[in-house]
Amino acid sequence: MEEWAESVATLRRDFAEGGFAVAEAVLSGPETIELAAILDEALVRRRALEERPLAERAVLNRQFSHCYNVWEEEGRVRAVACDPRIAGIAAALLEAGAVRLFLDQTFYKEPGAESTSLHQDITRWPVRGRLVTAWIALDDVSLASGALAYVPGSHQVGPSSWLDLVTGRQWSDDQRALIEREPVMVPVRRGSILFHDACTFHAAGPNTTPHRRRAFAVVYVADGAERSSSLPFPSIDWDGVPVGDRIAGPRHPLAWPRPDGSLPPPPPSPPTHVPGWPLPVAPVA
Ligand SMILES: O=C(O)CCC(=O)C(=O)O
Repeated sequence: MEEWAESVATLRRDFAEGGFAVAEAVLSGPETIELAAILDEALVRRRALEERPLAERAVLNRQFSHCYNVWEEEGRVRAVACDPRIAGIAAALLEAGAVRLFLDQTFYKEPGAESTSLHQDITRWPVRGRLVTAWIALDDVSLASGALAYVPGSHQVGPSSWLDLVTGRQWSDDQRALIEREPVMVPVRRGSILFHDACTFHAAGPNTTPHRRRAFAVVYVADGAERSSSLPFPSIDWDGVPVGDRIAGPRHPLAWPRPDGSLPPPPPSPPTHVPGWPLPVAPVA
């Protein structure tokens, strides 16, 4: 128990200073193999694996094959996402009394996949509040197979938004100095977990090996976070959360703590009509 408390304290210190933390050997070999097998099947079932050659795919699909929110349909994935070894650490890192599931996402880099572009997760999420990603390595991840790379301390620049990206945000000299630091590459063994803040700039290398590099990310949001903007976001829109309201619907259940080791129920099917959906399509000239 003392050892556990000590390692959580180290993770908290690393996370606060650098915006990321490395937790080694969290899942056992058998647990990792079981999770990877479930996700392999989910990618096939969701038709998320493209048959087109990498060079002919859209930008994101050249970087990785992915699908979202497998927790909604797979009890065993829900159990991993709500595992106190993962969700409990997420809460400790965010210094939150409770955390909710925000989303999950597979990140499978096929042999030959391109590097993952440098980005800050929060730009895609209409959330006011803190979020942390637990990136679970399902295979040993080397510098050659697509290790994650973090810009240490870059979370200190705070959140930016889509609008910042579109309009070209003017960073202050201090912020620019943080973002332009040399990224740190983080190879890890399977079963290890990399935690990063939603404001930490990060990327991943290309997969130059003949093997898949499989990873699974679970994103947690501190309980009490609110919708910050009308940026479309399926799970928040489907839960009917207006701007300014708390993100606390059935698609964002409490992950930690859970009463008596219980798991959240799967969410209801998406509503047939959501105000603002489908998104307007620009007329083709
Ligand atoms: O696995 C990757 O290549 C990228 C992961 C990532 O960007 C994330 O977890 O936010």
